[in-house]
Amino acid sequence: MRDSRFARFLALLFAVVLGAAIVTGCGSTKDDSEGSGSSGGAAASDDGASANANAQIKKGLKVVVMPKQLGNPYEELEDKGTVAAIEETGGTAKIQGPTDASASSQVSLLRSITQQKPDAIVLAANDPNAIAPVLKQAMQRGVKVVTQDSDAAADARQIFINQATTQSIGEQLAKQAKEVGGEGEVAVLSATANAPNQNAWIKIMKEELKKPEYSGIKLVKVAYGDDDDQKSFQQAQGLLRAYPNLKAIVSPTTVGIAAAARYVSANAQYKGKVGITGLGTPNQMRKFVKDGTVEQFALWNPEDVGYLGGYAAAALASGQITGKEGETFKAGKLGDKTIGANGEIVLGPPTTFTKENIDDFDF
Ligand code: RAM
Repeated sequence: MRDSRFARFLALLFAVVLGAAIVTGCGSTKDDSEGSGSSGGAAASDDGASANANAQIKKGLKVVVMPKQLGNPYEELEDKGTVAAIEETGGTAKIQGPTDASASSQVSLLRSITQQKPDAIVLAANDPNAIAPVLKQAMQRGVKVVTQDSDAAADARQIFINQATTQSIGEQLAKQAKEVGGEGEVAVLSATANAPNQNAWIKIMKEELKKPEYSGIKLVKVAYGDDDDQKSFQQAQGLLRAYPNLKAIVSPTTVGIAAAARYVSANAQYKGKVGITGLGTPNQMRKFVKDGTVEQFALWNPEDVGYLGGYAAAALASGQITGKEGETFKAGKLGDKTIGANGEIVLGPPTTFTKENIDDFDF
């Protein structure tokens, strides 16, 4: 009798705990169909704490910098910028990242980093939701969290450094599709299926393509190369085989566009006939612009994105700012910066690269 009441009590307790876990959305890795992840509510500014704009930047800050994955030339440039900014402020920065662009690898790394309790973590997120619980834990322990390049859920970080507005990047991708491919079928070659930044841009691009000026364009497929060079190369090949009338591949990832350009450049049946465009680094794309495979692509300066992220982390960890809209801080050579809505700071518009200007850039 006693035992059965105890068993019922245990069953009830189990149900309550399970229910709470479901409500808090434990381990959700669903696609970020809502956009950059910054749309889901206010940024996690330090409620209660007030910013002291006159506070000095603390010396000796310890900051962990986490890319989407190690070995991606774009992410390396970005992290170089973050390390430079932290060192300028008299702190030390350590780069720690996964070897693949998956959220689960970031989560396990973030767990152990949180135990070490650095002053701040500056990261590019591989999934807006899956890494949110561990980032919230870090913030509860007093670690400041800045996302850059690719955002986490807005309540799981204090500040997001966005390279350009999500809207402007999405619009640019649609425009590129038309300028490079003309009328007809286009495909997107993206990074991972959960990548917060690419998903947000593609969402805007799809909305743009509904406009009358794009009525001649049909988006036939969004493929994912996982920001892995070989997989992206194979996906480009697969797209061209599956859609023989394809006019353009738009790749909003530096890994994808370089792999697609390499494939097309080596195949006479496609070279000069299928346009390759999107977001790339000038140094990786130069040879494909010169050999006529690529007419135009775009990007911002990745090092500046990272540099701004580093200064934002130092200002947060020093109490100069808390992440609230309207707060300002000094970002070294980039000058004064103001935090916008949802804790977002936008760096500036992207540059379009063509054969006319590509040699003016070296990154
Ligand atoms: C890849 C990454 C990065 C993105 C660039 C454009 O390097 O996916 O997050 O911003 O492309």
